[in-house]
Amino acid sequence: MSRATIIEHVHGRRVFDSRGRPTVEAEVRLQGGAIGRAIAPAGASKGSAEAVDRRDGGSAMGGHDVRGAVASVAEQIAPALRGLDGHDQIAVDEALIALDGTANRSGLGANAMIAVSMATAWAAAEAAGQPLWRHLLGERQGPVTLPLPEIQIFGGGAHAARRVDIQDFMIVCPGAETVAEALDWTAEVYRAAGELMAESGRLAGVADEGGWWPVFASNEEALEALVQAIERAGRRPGDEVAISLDVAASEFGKDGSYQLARDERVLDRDAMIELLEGWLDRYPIVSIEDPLAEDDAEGFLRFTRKFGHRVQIIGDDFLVTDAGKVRAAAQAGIANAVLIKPNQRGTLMETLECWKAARAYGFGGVVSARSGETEDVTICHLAVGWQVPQLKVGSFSRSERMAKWNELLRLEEALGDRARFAGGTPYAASPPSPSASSSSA
Ligand code: 2PG
Ligand code: MG
Repeated sequence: MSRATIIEHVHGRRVFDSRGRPTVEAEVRLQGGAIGRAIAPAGASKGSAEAVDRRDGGSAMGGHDVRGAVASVAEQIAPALRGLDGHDQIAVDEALIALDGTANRSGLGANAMIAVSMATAWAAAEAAGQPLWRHLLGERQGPVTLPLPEIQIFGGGAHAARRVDIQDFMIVCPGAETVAEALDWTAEVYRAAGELMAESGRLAGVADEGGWWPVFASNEEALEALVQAIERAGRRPGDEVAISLDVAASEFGKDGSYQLARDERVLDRDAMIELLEGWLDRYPIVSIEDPLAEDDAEGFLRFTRKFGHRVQIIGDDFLVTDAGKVRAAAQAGIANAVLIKPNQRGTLMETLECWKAARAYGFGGVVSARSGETEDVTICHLAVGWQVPQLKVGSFSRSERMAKWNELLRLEEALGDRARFAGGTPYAASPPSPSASSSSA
């Protein structure tokens, strides 16, 4: 180990996220002078099995303050990591996991852990004189895939006071040839959607992730508006610009029963699947996240059997970036893609393990931001550095979102001739292969 990459100091700082809530920023300084910095994001619609943030509780800041987590960086993490090789991400992450000592990361807090884990990666890249994406990519030569952006046009669910039940009404641009073109098309669709809302007297600001506030009489009306916006923007719905949904069904479904408040209906598992089937038939939907609730493996299985050959089925709350859950789901024939959120686990090492497990089973992958975000752009570098073919960041407004899209433009420019855009439909076209061996992960 080179002395230059030995961790000299870890500093925790209390900063604020896009909801105005405190969050943890970490700075890792190496002996050679390199410094890495990263900020923890925060979810609102969370899976019950995801790693938990450490929050102070009480009345100040609505109980969301993170003074305890920031103190854990100074008092526990900094002394434990001092002297470790910052270049050895696994050693650092294993030290964090051991120090935390809990299964759900409630000891140190997943917010403190992920900030430090990501800051370590930035410091190591800085010490190597490379941007993070290149550092993660390693010695690999040849073309580099840039992820297909998945971008929200209308918010919903827990991100829009449950104005509609479905959480994310998004688009992807499989017909675009570059990230820059996909973002141009998205900008036009986003603008067209805003005009449509204004013309029909429904413009009411934006939801948590910057998508238009969903003033709709039904969940399906949002899908109709999305198709109209794509057409108004001069794009062909389907092959040029397609629809992607995050149903986030755990927010309104439990024990196989789904309460769609906006539609004033309570559906059982099969009726919920039928509702989605109707949408898949009527709208150009190519990807659907958490179509059933996290406790409804049976529903997920039935849904995958019926539609896994024609649509991407992503587990978010259902798989919580957990390599073991991904393997189990793949072996059972459930879902065909995973959402990858570093703070759902707490360390980069485990996040990468999850993506490797997914890849070994032919699953698709989407690196994802959280609804509470900041200017931190680490996830863009993870998507490119780990060659994950899709990136989800929320909408096309608000600077915590645009910081990521703009970073992706920079990465595309930096890659030049090596850049390959993951357009088309990078989805797992075939059902997960039961023969994939977990040892290859
Ligand atoms: C999700 C994310 C992002 P949250 O459910 O996929 O949209 O939301 O960060 O609130 O979990
Ligand atoms: Mg989700």
